[in-house]
Amino acid sequence: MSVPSLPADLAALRETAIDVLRDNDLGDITRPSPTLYPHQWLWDSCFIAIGLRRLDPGRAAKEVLSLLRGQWPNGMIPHVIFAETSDFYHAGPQRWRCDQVTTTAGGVQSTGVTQPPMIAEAAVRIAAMMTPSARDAFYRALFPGLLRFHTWLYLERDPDDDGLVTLVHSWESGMDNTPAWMEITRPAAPLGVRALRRINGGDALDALRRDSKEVPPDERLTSGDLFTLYRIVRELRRAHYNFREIRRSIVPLVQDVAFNAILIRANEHLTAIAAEIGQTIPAWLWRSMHRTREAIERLHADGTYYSRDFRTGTLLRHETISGFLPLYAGVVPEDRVDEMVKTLTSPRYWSRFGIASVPLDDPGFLPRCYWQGPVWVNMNWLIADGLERYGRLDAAENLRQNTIDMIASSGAMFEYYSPLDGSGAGSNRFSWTAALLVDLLA
Ligand code: 9WN
Repeated sequence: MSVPSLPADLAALRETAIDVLRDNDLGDITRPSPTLYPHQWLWDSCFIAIGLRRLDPGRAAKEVLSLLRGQWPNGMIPHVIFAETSDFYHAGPQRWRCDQVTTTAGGVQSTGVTQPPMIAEAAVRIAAMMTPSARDAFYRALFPGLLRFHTWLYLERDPDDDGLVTLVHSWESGMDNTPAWMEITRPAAPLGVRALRRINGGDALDALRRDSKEVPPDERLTSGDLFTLYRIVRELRRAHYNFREIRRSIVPLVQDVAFNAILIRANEHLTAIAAEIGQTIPAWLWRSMHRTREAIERLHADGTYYSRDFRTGTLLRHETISGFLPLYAGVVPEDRVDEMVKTLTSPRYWSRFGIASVPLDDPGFLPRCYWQGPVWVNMNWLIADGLERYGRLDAAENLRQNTIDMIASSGAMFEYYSPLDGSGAGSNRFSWTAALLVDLLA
């Protein structure tokens, strides 16, 4: 499907995006990038499907349905489903060894943690492009697994009926080195003592990492932080990926604000899907889902929202882009919205490229370092949606246009961009950038 009204330069950019998606297509899944991420990631596939629906709704539906192949018997949908094609990814199956604790619906290998529950959002967006009968079939194929996933999130990750779902690794948040997470992770699980004894200094540690062969190391996590994240995977493995056991370990536990905001929106969509195909949501789950809407209020302080340490109940008062996701969830009281939008559109966060993942005046801000400052296209997309939801139509439109312009001036589908000059970093053939561009241009 082409977009006839596009000027020639944007039509060419759209073709570049489609080419990236085609190149990263592995059948009914799409890898995030050919060089860095050769497998299927949960939230990547959802953002990818949101773009693919503009090209081929049937293929987009397959992208989402294929996530169910990784579903665990307990309902979890893992953050990575490993494709068999490659083993160069730095946190591959041998790090997780999940086949020792469980099976998956499709007999595929997976990680033992999840990622932001964007599936329901992708599903309703795809369904909007389908004929009534295709839509009905798609919803019926997806709903049972999706319901089991949301059920797992509450049963396993909100065991105290607190209303907020708890994460066990920063990879579950999708924002690996976002400062709030790293601050709680470093002291709780410092790099393994044995490893420190064995390795003499940072250079040796750098030499051991496999994630930064394709990108400059200073645009990624420090080696110390990366090995600390591996250490947590080891702890999770030892706890059999079971929250009751994880709770007794040293693993930091976080009620992540962005994840819970995305869950609130996903719950709404799940409820709408159920109603459309005449299915019901169990009453206890419906109550839990409703409780999340109220509980997120406990994450509010000083005009923004923070993640919270599950073990101590204290807010992790480090401002990041995650604090704006409650706009996307639609849970911000109207009398607070102006102040939040003012902060969002101030130069601390906002530039003609979009929204910085960490405010520019943060001492830890690094413009090209992963989730520690760069602009991410998926965040721009989510927050533009939130602004629109609150009727801030000019800001939403500006954000979308800035995103398109940023990608256009870089000339490639970069993984993330500097908020200072719009230069691209990470992979330059990154699928969700390509897919969301296609969506924004539609
Ligand atoms: C770990 C795939 C994923 C994204 C995450 C991004 C990065 C992985 C990594 O890549 O994380 O899951 O190896 O660093 O942070 O958001 O889903 O694109």
